[in-house]
Amino acid sequence: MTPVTELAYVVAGSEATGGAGIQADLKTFQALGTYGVGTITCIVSFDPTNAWGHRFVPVDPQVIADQIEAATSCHDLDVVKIGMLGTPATIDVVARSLSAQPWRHVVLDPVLICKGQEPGAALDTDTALTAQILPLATVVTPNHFEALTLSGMDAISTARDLAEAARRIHARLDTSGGPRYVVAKGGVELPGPDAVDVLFDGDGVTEFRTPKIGEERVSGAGCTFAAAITAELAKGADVTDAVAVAKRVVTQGITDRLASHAPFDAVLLRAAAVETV
Ligand code: PXL
Repeated sequence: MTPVTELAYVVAGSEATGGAGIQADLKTFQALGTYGVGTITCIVSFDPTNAWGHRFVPVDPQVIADQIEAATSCHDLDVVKIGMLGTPATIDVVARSLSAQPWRHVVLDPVLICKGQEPGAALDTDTALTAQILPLATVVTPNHFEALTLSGMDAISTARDLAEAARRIHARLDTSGGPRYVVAKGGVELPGPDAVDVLFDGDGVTEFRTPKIGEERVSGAGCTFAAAITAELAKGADVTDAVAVAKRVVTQGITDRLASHAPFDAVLLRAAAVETV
């Protein structure tokens, strides 16, 4: 067995059912053979007595700063995934803490809202994320809703629209430190038979396409996708290869999904299946 030497770091929220958030991130890191390190920004506990609505508790900003200090002092981390942050105060402390050292890659899953939350809640987070976190990101992975919000487009109905959204979001990134990448994900929201993702690297567009597996959203797909990109980057892959692996891993995880008492199935990564993707 190859010893694990690559470390993958995630700053994200806990999602108590285990399907999404930092639980999904750390499982993905493990499945892809990296050593996972995690910092918790908030705690989401869906409410089974209220239609699985969204209960959200932010972690105290000082406690977030302490966790980042512990993780980055203990390990030489150079690749980080940022997942759900949730409040402007959290965004502020994460931006300040991460700016204390250089990063080879910062993979931003720009989580604006999650299932059960009102779209209105996205506005504050969008503004703070755009101002403070987007400039740190080397790879951004918006879903359909986030691509609409961050690009300012009225509709995204085709793969061509998705590519246009990726271009517009790319224009908002700080490219002074090297190439930056946007992976816009169509998911089940993009009409058509395929699950389409597009990667824009500032120059050209690469399209990733697989047949959709059903028309229902699966919990943890976005988290797993960005975490898999992060793990592959930690292992030294380039961004295009990392996205290709992540697409295969998440497609397998959606196929193998876990049913539960909640309305959404969750991505399930089986070690044996991931090894062969
Ligand atoms: O899937 C987005 C997401 C990310 N992070 C946390 C979540 C969710 C959605 O439920 O709860 C913590």
